[in-house]
Formats: sequence, C-alpha cells, structure tokens
Amino acid sequence: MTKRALITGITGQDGSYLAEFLLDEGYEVVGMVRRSSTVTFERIAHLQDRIGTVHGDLLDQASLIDLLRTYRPTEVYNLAAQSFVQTSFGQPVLTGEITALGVTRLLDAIRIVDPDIRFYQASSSEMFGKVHEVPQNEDTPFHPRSPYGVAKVYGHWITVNYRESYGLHASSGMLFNHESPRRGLEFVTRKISHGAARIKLGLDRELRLGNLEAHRDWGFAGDYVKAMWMMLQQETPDDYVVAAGRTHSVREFCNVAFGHLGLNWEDHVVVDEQFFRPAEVDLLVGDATKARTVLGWKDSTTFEELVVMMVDADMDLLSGKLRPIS
Ligand code: NAP
Ligand code: G4F
Repeated sequence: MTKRALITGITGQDGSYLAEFLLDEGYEVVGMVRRSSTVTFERIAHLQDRIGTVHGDLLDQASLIDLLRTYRPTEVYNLAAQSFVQTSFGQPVLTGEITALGVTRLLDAIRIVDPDIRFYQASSSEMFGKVHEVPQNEDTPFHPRSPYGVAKVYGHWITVNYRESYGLHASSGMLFNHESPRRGLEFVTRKISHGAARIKLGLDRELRLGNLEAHRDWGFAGDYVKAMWMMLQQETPDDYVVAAGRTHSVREFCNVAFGHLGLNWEDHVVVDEQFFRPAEVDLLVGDATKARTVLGWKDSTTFEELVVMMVDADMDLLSGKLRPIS
C-alpha cells in the first residue's frame, strides 16, 4: 500500500525535516501551505520536485475536508501553528483560532473523510509552563503560562478526546524545544547564533535579549521529527514526551555561541525589557523515558554540537557562502 503523508506546517522548521525523513522512508509527501503574497518555501525549496503542495488553512474547515478527500493520506502530521510564544500575548485570539481550534477542524475533517487516517498532534513542553515537578513527564500536570501554551493544552486534549470518542489513531508528541539552522530568526537560539555571527562579521555591535536566566531543554530538530513518525507506527496511539533531558540557560547558550567565534558575549549582549514576557516559563527539562523505551527513540546531538552547528551555518549564510539547505 502507498504510504502517503500530509504535513501541515511543511514550510516551517519541523515540516522541512519531517518531509525529508518521510521521503527517505518511501512516503509520498504532500504539504499543506497557506496562501501568501510572498514565497514561503525557503526551507523546502530543495525538496520541491519530490513533494506535492496543496493550499489549505487551519482556519478554514472546508479546505481541510477538500484536501483530505483529494489526497487520501494515510498519515496526517499537524505541525501548523502560530508557534511564537511572544506573539501569542499580542494576538491571543488568533493564536487560539489556529493553534487550538485548528486542531479540532483537522480532527473533525479526518473523522468525516477517513477515520482510519493516523494523526500526529504537535503538542509542546510549553503546556507544563510553571512546572509542578522536575523533570516533566507524561503525567506532569499542565500549567501553561501564555495564550500559546493554553492553546496547545486545548490541542492536546482535543486529540485525546477524538481518540477516546471516535477511536481515531491520534497521538500527541509533547516535544521540548528543538532547534536547527532552519529555526525562525525570532526564537532565542537562532537570534543568538545569527546575532553572534553578525557581530563577528562586523555587521552589528550588540545583541538585545530578554530574560537570560530562562532554562530550556534544547535538542536538534532533525532528531525530534523521527519521534513523530515512530508514534504513528505503533499499534496503539498514545502521548509521549520527547526531550534531551538536559537544561541550559539562555546565558549559557550565549556563552557557547559567542565563545565559538572567539568573542565574549558579555561585551555584546544587552538586556532589553521589551523581550521579557508577561508570564515566563522559567525552567523546562523533560523525561523522555517512555519515548526511549516504547518507541526506541534516541537523539544524537549534544548541546554544544547544536550551538556550534547553528553558529557555523549563520556564519556561512552571512558571509555569502550560501549553501542549499541540507
Ligand atoms: P514554525 O517554524 O513556526 O512553523 C509553523 C508552520 O505553521 C509554518 O509552516 C506556518 O506557515 C504554518 N501555519 C501557521 N499558521 C497556519 C495556518 N493558519 N494554516 C496553515 N498553516 C499555518 O514551527 P516549528 O518550530 O516547525 O514547530 C512545528 C510545530 O511544533 C508547531 O505546532 C509548534 O507549535 C510545535 N512545537 C515546536 C517546538 C519547537 O521547539 N520547535 C516544540 C514543541 C512544539 P507559514 O510558513 O505560511 O507561516
Ligand atoms: O526561543 P523562545 O522564543 O522559545 P519558547 O518560548 O521556549 O517556545 C518555543 O519552544 C516551545 C517548546 O517548549 C514551542 F512549543 C514553541 O512553539 C517555541 O518553539 O524563548 C525561549 C526562552 C524564553 O524563556 C524567553 O523569555 O528564551 C527567553 N528569551 C530571552 N531573550 C528570549 C529572548 N526569547 C526570544 N524569543 N527572544 C529574546 O530576545
């Protein structure tokens, strides 16, 4: 049987890595893209002759039903979201429409068109927010700290609800932060790797950041997309934490990134109130024992390797050694 996967959010960081992975596994890959006045295909340009794209939007139920009827996927990976926490404070309703209700629109389209489709929901460690225990696992209570985190809790529970109500093969991956050279420029890791490279090349003198004490469990996105696929290969759908199991501060990220370029981060980083959040998630560190034992998932990238990978890629990008995404 042809294995056909539909990826929402294929133009995003994870969508591009997942598309590569599924193509290597022999899948036909179709990506849902939303209409835009400019091209947003930078991360998937190198795959465009190997994947299909179809227009649709998580805000538009009919478009979801239509594309499921047309493409008849066997697996659906819902990676689309308004995914930036800071923006969710300024646009809480839009974030809820896309990141929360969008999940219901897609699940309901699956229920109507083909309830045998296997479904992956991109849940998030942001659901743990003000953490009730350290490290966080599948049983840790949720306490989201942003409209984004609240929307992800809704998306998580509606996935569980459709599994329990309609018997859908619907799984939820509670993924901790994962990064790469393809990370959006507004997220702190890429902001630092890109900013440090600009300073090294004389294009900037300073980098303005917010809370340097926040701790995150950062892994490499290329490792994490495999866990998504592994969940849909299980006989029984379930929920899994996916994490590296280590935590580092934004300050430590700066230290390694600037240090790799022979710079002292303290000479360049300026703390700027505008990047602080109304409510902060201070510390995340995940316990991925279940994913490691049940799925056999493992990661392959240390914190230092991740930082260096991102800084080197930004040095290449900014110094004109433009490489195709690899
Ligand atoms: P990303 O780079 O921000 O990509 C988000 C994707 O969603 C983009 O392709 C975007 O399309 C699409 N999108 C946004 N609104 C949409 C809408 N209304 N309809 C259809 N598509 C829409 O995010 P990511 O880092 O790859 O993350 C993938 C998913 O995992 C997200 O759901 C995120 O919340 C979740 N997650 C991420 C992490 C992490 O550390 N990266 C951790 C846990 C969970 P455009 O290109 O058109 O904007
Ligand atoms: O890189 P961030 O914006 O990522 P955040 O908020 O952890 O969210 C990311 O990971 C989640 C998984 O836990 C995903 F669900 C979500 O979609 C997204 O991918 O911020 C990380 C930390 C925060 O504590 C923030 O306050 O870095 C701190 N920070 C300090 N200065 C900054 C800055 N964050 C940003 N974006 N920009 C700064 O200048």
